[in-house]
Amino acid sequence: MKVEFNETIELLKANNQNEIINLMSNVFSEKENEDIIEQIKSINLESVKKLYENATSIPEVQENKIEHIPYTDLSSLTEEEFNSYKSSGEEIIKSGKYAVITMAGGQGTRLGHKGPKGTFKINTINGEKYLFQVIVESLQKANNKYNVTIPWYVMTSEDNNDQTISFLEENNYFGYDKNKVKFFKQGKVPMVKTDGNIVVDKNKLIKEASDGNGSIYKSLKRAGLLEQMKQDSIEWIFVGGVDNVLLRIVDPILVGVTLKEGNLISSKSVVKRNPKEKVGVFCKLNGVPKVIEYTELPEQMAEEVDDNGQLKFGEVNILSHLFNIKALEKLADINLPYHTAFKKSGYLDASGNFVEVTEPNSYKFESFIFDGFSFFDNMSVLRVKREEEFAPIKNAEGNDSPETATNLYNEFHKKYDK
Ligand code: UD2
Repeated sequence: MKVEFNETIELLKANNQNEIINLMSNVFSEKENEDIIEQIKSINLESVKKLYENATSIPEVQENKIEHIPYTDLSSLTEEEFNSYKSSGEEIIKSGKYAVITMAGGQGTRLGHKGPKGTFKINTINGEKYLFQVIVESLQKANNKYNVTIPWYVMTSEDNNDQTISFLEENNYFGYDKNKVKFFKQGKVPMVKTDGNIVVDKNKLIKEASDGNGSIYKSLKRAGLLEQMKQDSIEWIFVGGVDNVLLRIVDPILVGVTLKEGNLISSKSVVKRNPKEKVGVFCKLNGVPKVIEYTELPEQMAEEVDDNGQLKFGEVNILSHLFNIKALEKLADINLPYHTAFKKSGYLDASGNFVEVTEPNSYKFESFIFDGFSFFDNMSVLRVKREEEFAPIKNAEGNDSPETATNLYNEFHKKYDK
């Protein structure tokens, strides 16, 4: 133990972690030191130091390198185009080459819901529905239509994995074949205070937060699920969020458009509501596909309009992505950039007392799934109608709230569930 202790102290010194050194040397018991030493073995302190050093660097988004991204507008397809995309897409689904991944590792802080967001319930015209239940019902509808059982993969986080699995177990997967449901955990990254010290939580361990939905590629591979998909001859994988109650997770048109355009990745867009809408927007940066997140789109660019008075950066990413298995394999070996969020995090002070904070004081590092798009020369973008496919639940009230999402859900199902 003494050797391991000294080695860990040396490692911490080399990475300017004096607060942890102090706690381990003057506050923690032997057992507590054993636990944090064990945890530090799984953390790359060097890369955390680099993340901290870049934490405050503003991502380079210079307007002159940005161009419009071509998209297909679903509502402008001819009947012939629509039918041809539909049949080629249905061919993939019917032949069991299609799978669905739900990214469900987010915390849903803005919603204020305790527990995994998929366990949040809305009250619809078709009765009470958990968000996971809405997803399963879409899958079941497709299974019945195409006479398949679409494999469903759910990405969870360290924090919500057990609760997610037990929730679906308790609800008997809402009738889904549990053998066709696989869970996999995303990665995590330590949080770092503005002074560069890694946050030590009240449990006397380093505080590690989810590393963003961009973690999906490496996490899929690490869980052995890419291999399994290949063995199961899966070729196209839809990836969506957990919080959009109108998400069309089995859409042959999206598959058909992607096949026709010869791309390995595609995604859906809707028209941006207003310059301040908190969504990512599609464009081309240095000639490759790019989504600029709302947290990084300069205000003046968000306000820009084109000659027709439309928002120049108004093609909204609605978290409805499609990947060929080759694209997922390629991205699993790529280190995506990290984005920094400035968050509140309590921490242990020098004497080992837990300090609550009321203002943001720490950096959280996340990679974004759509940063993977920039590793392809092209992608297909299919513009769809907001009222038909985009009803996110992000906030407890106001825009993108349970109320707005439920109304959109009800309007849609009243109109189409004949
Ligand atoms: C997401 C998109 C944004 C826009 C908006 C539309 C990203 C990075 N941003 O912003 O461009 O399309 O949605 O609704 O996709 N998640 C994980 N693990 C994590 C973090 C998130 O699985 O570590 C999941 C989360 O459960 C959700 C999805 O990713 O299903 C989006 O996460 P979010 O709600 O935090 O992203 P948001 O709304 O800031």
